[in-house]
Formats: sequence, structure tokens, C-alpha cells
Amino acid sequence: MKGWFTPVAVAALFLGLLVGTLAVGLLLPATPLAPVSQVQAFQKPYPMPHQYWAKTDEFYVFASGGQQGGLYVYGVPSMKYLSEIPVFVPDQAWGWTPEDPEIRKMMTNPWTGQLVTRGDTHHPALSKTKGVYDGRWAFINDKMQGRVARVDLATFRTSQIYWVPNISGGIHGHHIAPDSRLIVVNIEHEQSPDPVIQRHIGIQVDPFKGPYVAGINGIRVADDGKMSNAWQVWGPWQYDMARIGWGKSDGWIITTSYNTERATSAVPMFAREQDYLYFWNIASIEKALADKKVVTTAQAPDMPVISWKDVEVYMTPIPLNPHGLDISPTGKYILTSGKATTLIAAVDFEKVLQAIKDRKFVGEEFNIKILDQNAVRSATMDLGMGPTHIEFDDQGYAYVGFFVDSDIKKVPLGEPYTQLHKREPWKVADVLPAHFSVGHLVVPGGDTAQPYGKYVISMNKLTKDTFLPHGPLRTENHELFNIRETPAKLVDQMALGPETHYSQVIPVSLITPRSQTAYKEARALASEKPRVEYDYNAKEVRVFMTVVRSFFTPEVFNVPQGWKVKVRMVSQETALDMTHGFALDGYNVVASLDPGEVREVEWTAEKPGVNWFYCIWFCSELHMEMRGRMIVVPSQEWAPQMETKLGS
Ligand code: K7E
Ligand code: CUA
Ligand code: CA
Repeated sequence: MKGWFTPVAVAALFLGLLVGTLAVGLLLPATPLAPVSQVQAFQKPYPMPHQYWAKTDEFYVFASGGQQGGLYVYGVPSMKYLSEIPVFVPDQAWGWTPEDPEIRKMMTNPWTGQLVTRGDTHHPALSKTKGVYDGRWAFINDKMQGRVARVDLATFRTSQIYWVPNISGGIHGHHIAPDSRLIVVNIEHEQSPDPVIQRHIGIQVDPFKGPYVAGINGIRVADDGKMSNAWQVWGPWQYDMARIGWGKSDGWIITTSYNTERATSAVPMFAREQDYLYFWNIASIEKALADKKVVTTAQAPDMPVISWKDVEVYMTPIPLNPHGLDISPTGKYILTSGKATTLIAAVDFEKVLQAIKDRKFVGEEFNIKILDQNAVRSATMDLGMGPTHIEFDDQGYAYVGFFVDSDIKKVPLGEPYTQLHKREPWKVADVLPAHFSVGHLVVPGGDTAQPYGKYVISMNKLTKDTFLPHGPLRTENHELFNIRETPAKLVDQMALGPETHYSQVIPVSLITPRSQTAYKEARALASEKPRVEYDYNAKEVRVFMTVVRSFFTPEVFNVPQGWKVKVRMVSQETALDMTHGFALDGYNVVASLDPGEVREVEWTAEKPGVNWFYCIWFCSELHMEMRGRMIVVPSQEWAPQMETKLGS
């Protein structure tokens, strides 16, 4: 492995990344199209029967949206886009607007009171029971603001946004425990935290020069899915990826750091010949809590902050600037890839435990013992340029994505999987060409104790000219491969908007039985009469409105200029797919009401005059007529007899 890490080698790697990318682009125009006779027809019945896709799809894909700020949902194998789940970013098309006070509250920074409408989602984490998906919730992290949201999979809507305290943002790794009781996110972007934290861990940070500090953040998850502060462990290093172990690695959190150099700019982050993989004992974190070896900050009095020196943590060297970090289904193998290398390390967690017991340490740094890499590794595979992420199937194979090579390598795992695949482990068994530059890849259940296998989806960072031109900003390409065959077959490709990082794939049987077609909240308000209330002290008009095909009731209300208007809308619909909307001419106000939903909107009636509000969903043949008026009266002309009265 020596010789990899000289500055020249690093420079060559950067060049390699660039040239590799360009070469693919240059070669493309010359690639001839396959003759039609060789193209496998995509078998579809014609005419297409009703519910065909609803009956044939086997899996749901929950794909992070990256800078889209939420999640995309589609079906497999149809690759039919179904929905977006808005999370951190308002999305009026999918009914997620901060005009509703409940949504606004979720999007409001609890410490500054600022409405935050930007986010960057990376790693969905579906809830699990006994190490396998259970279909209750999807959790998703926001790298930019340092948040984790919970999405209720009965409604595909966000029900909580948890804000990580004591940081300015920049969290990356996100993973859930096999029983969904604990979530871990790690701080990728180093911080200059509250002096209380600096004193507790004994590292003084120079905010201008660094080096900075970081750590991992534990979140408790209650029976109803509610997230709350568990602990933070701070120390000298940042972390990129995080996993909570299961099976053979149960009780441990595993993280990688690509900046063990503690550098503050890119090139020096490649200075070391290897970086580290870390093993954190969860019981030791709980013990530090019980022993009250904690401090808290003024910002977060309920978040215990622990020093890394007070917990049991070990590390072992891994190929430089690791990115992928994934655990095999039994929890035994931990595969991690060095981004700027060709190397994938397969660490055997049973060997890790043995090496800890036998004290096979080769040194220490910042009080953390370094485990001998030769004692804990099963293999170091040299597989290709720009390795990214890794997934596992149900037949004992790992799948490794390559950004520069634009492919996925299929590799048989060691014991106990050799009985399944009967191959020599750690040697490439298949190469799946991708279009182009693989980031994450996903196998149904591929990060659980029981993968479903059958497909792999490659989430490609670059599409180049795969699809019709659409300007300089190109979409992404999700490619579906059938891995029941060897060589694996490319089944389909789908353009999906920017920019998925990780996805998770779950059987339809875990989602569809719980999927709601209407909310029940409106029922509680069934006996309430529509009305308009005027509060002269608060200067507020409160409208209690019912919404049903194809009427708003009341359909007109009068408001003194400058007053606040609060409208609570109750959808009386129970029919499937019957959503209404509310948009107000000239105002920055939109809401959307699914069947049986209750939504609120608020605004200030600034300008005198007549403003129509109208339904934004084409809900019936009277949809255009589904509108009403807000009449704003100049304040000096207002008289109480102008109050809107509704029939008894
Ligand atoms: Cu590789 Cu945020 Cu998981 Cu992007 S990360 S691809
Ligand atoms: Cu209701 Cu259109
Ligand atoms: Ca490094």
C-alpha cells in the first residue's frame, strides 16, 4: 500500500478523477446504439389495465433529495415516480407551506426564532425492529442546518424536526439503532463550540486558525417516534459516516473520519497515508452519563456533553479519506472505502473485539488506542478508481460503487457467507456499468440484518447525455439492475431531480397496509359551525372555514386594513384523492388540504381592496368556481356593522 500517499500521488489522483470523468464524456458520442434486435423489450401489457403499477411494484424507494430538501418516493421495478415528501424546504405543490403555524414552528430555529427554509438531505434511516425495517417512520438528516426529521409513513408527511444543539450545522452520517431507540448523527464540519465544551474536553480552539473540534450526537427515540436529546460526545476529530452496529457489532457505534489531519483546507486533508475507523462502545457512553461526567451549555441545558476521553473508543487505520462505511447483514464485516484510493478495507468486527481483548494496539493518538490493522482486517481489496458506498444482498455479496470507474463491483464476502455463494471471497464476481459516476447505491433492505436482494439501484451523480438535453444543469440518473442474474442486467433508467445521496428500499407490504387515504382530524371538528370572529383588542380576524367540493364556507369575509387574518380550514372530504387548496391573490399565502385535514394560514391584510382566494387543485368540474373573497376596508372607514355574519 506504500507509495499511495505522496503529494504527487494525491495530485495524480485528483487528475485521475478529472481525466476519468472527461474520458467518459469524450467517448460517449462514439458509442454506437445497440441494434434494436439486441434491446430487451420492456414487457408491458397493452392496453394497460387499471392498477397495473399498484399491483406489480414490489418495493418503495425513499430517496433523499439533497438540495431539494426532502425525499423522493418511487416504485420498483416500475421506476415510476410517486411523490415527494417535503421536509426542510417549503413545497407548495406537495402541500408544505410555513404559512401553517404548525409547519412554521417545525421550520423555526428554536434558539434564534428564525424561519429556516433551506436544507440538504443526505441519509434516510427507516425505522427498524430487530434489525429489519418495520414501515413506521423514515428519519432524514439535514446536513446544512444540523437537523433530523421524522416522516410518518402512514401519511408520508413530516411530523417532527429535531435541531442538533451546540453546533452551527454540517452533520453528515445518520443512522438508526436496530430497535429504533437511538439515532446517531455526526458532526462533519468541525466547530468552534461554546467555551464550556472546549474546557470540558480540554481543547482550546482558535476560531481563526483552528484546529477545530467535533463529535457525535445521540438522539433518543420514544415509542411514538418522538426524538429528544440523548448525549453529545465531543473530541478532536470530525466524522463523515456513522453506523450503529447490530448482530456481531451490536452495542457499538462505528464512524469514519477523513480529516484526521484536523486540517482546514482540502489538500492538507489528504496529508496522511491513512485515516481512521472508530468504534464507540454505547454502554460506555451511557455509563459516562450515569456517572455525570457531563457539562451542558446555556443553549442546551438538557443536552449532556461528554468528553471522548470519558468513553470507551478505539480506532484502526483505513485507506485515506474514507467515504463508504457499511455493515454486512450479520453485523460482522465493516466495509469502508478510501475515496482517493482504489482500496476497500473489510474489517471483521469479531477480530476487532478479539484485538481489544488481546490489546493488539500499535499506538495511540489523542488518548485513543489504535488497533493493529493487520489484526482486524479480513481483506484489503484493490477494486478500482474512486470507490464510494457499499451495499449488501441476501446471497452473501457486497456491491461497491465507483465514481471514477462509473461502475459497481460485486464482491463475495467471507465466512459465514461462503456457504451461500461458494466462491472465493473478496474477488470481483461481476461488474455493473453505470451511467455515470456512482455515488450511493442501494439494495432493498441492503443496510439491514435481512436484505431482500433482487435489485440494485445505482444513484449516479452525472447523467451527461443519457436523457434529452435540458440546459446546463443536468438531472440525476437512478439505474435499476436485476442482480438475480449474472451478469446483472440493466432493467431501467430514470431521470430524477437533484440530488439523491442515499436511498432506502422497503417492501410494499410494509407500507401499503398502513397507508392512510384521509386524515381523521376534521372529524373532531364536525359539529363546529363556520364563522368569522373579530377581536378588536388583538386586531385579529379569525375565520373558521369548511372546505368541500366545490365551496369555501364562508366564501366572503370583511377585514379592517392592517389586521391579522387567521383562517382555519377543515376539509370535509372523505373521498380518496380529493385534495383542495387555498391561494390568495396578491399574497404570499398557499395551503393545501388533503381529505379530512385541518390547516391554518395566517397573514396580515395589508392593502385595502378585494382579493379573491381560490382552490389550487383541479378537484371537480366546478373547480374554477371554487373561490371566495377577502374584502379589506381602509381602517378609518371600518364600522362594526361591516363584520361578516353567517346564517345561524
Ligand atoms: Cu456519499 Cu452525503 Cu452519503 Cu452524497 S454522501 S453520495
Ligand atoms: Cu377544490 Cu379545486
Ligand atoms: Ca485524510
